[in-house]
Amino acid sequence: MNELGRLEDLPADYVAELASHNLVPLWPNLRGVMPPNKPRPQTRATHWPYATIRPLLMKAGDLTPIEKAERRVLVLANPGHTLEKMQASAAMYLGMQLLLPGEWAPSHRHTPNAVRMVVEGTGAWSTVEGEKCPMLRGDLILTPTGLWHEHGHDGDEPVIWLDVLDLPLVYYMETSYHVESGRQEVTEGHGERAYARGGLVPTPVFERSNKAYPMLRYPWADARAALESLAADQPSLEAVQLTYSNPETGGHAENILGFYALMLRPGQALKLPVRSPAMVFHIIEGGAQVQVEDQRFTLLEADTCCAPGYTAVTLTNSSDEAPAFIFIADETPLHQKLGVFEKRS
Ligand code: GTQ
Repeated sequence: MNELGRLEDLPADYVAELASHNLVPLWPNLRGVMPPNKPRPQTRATHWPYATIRPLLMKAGDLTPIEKAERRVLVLANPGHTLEKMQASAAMYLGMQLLLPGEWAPSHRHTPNAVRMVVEGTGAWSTVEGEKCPMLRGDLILTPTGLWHEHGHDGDEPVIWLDVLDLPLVYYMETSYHVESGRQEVTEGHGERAYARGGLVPTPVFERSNKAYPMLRYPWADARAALESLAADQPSLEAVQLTYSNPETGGHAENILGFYALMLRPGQALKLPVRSPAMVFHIIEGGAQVQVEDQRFTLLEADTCCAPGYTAVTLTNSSDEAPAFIFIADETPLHQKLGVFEKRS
């Protein structure tokens, strides 16, 4: 490959004159924006132990009333992107949110898509476009782009959940904004009941609902039972994994990020294929070692970590006796839609 000319090789007054006309020479920057063979991700493999986050989040509960926070969230920021950017990867944002008993996080809607993975506590709920979704540990609740959502809490213990948004991407595109409103009116109907059986979908004879997001809550009890049943049915299946999907289209539950539930059998080590999207791992139950190339993290229950795209990742169940259950978020739908999705091994 040719060595390309550097900026220092050019006369300074020429470079200055270019800049004064809003012009930049490409060749000194070409390898930076298109490195050979493989991107150079800014995303660094990073581990956020829950034991570190929890006390700091509870302290935020003491320091900042909900009225002053609107959303009381500590952002899991990837140091490779600089912390101010508040991103876990190029397209993924992660936040750990605390709601205390009696608190209310007011209704709003925004352009970024979000999901919540409930980490601890009972009694909280999210009302999404009129559908009141109870928040139980391990539940996945969607708040897709443009849908009204508010969070409330009728229980008596703190509730904490993990927010996953495509905010960095939507912000980068200069399309990120939010709109406020008063309390929503709760309507009838629960997607997780209407779509309670795989392969069987409600078939309106008279009218189609035509909802872009027919199912908003994916109860953990159902996802866990489906994983157990899949593992029992197919003892030689290597990756016991489910995709959170739209039950009407069979496609991903949301447009930009993909969400999955993975079960590691007792003692199992699972080598994932090297693919272009970055990934986030969050332990719902059990524990696992996450090896990202030469870095190794030991994840306990409720811990979260991320891995950049184009890297080799191996997940190993820490227990020889019990399965481990992992929630995964990645950038697959985005890469597929853009035509940049790659699998290298
Ligand atoms: O709960 O609506 O972590 O709007 C960031 C932005 C959570 C939310 C976040 C949000 C929310």
